Amino acid sequence: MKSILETNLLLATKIWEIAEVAGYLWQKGWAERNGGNITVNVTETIDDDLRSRQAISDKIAIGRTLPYLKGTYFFCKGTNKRMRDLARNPMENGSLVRITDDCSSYEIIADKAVKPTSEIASHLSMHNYFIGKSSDYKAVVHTHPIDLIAMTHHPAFLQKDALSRLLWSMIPETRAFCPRGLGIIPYQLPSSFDLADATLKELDEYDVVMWEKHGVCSVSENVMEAFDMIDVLSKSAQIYLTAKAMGFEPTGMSDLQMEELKTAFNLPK
Ligand code: 2HA
Ligand code: ZN
Repeated sequence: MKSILETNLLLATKIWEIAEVAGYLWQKGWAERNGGNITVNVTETIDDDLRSRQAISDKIAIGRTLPYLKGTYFFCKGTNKRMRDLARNPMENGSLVRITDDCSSYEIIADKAVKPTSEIASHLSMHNYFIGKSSDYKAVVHTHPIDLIAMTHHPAFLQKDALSRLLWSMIPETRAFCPRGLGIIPYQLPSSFDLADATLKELDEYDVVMWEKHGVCSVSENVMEAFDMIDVLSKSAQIYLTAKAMGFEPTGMSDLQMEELKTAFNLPK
């Protein structure tokens, strides 16, 4: 059978965009071994051929029922697969899944039976939340940026919005392009529903959240925007750490400069 990369060009464009971002995550040094995961809601690209396809896996239980996911399809990075491999060969390292009609499990439909990411329950819970509130968000990116994770090892940075304000004040772009700031989620077991639920709660207020001592989770309309928000936050963290390495505390933009930026760019916070 032909790859879906050959049979559905709209879907192929989305998958190659995911592959491009997977390559960036590896190049940034944020994706050691199988670290990180990406899921994208690709339902709008699904054609009659894909809709009528037989599953190539058993039904796999999500562990909870997600009613808004009825009739939806996702491209998911495979569990234990490497971002650097996904970048070159997305359909060997990820797969297309369909949510079953009872909304409590999924099945793989193409290209190969590559089992999705260990964080699928938290990712699907987020997608369910987006559809439930009629949001256009379709992409969830989780990765392990060294600088941002290091900062979560200091209790002062775990206070609500302490890290947001610090990172915003390092360079104007970060506030402009990550305008809802950075939420903080106290440490939870990776892949757990506790982590999923804590993340959902923070998404009311933030598009990017830190999982303490683990990584970052970013959500957006598409995978490139989700990546860009992590990239600007990491840039700010680098500026902060570079100043500290030179032996001084960076002054940061003043409150007045921050307010001026907020007004000029019509920012939400
Ligand atoms: O997929 O990063 O959090 C590997 C991970 C789990
Ligand atoms: Zn992780």
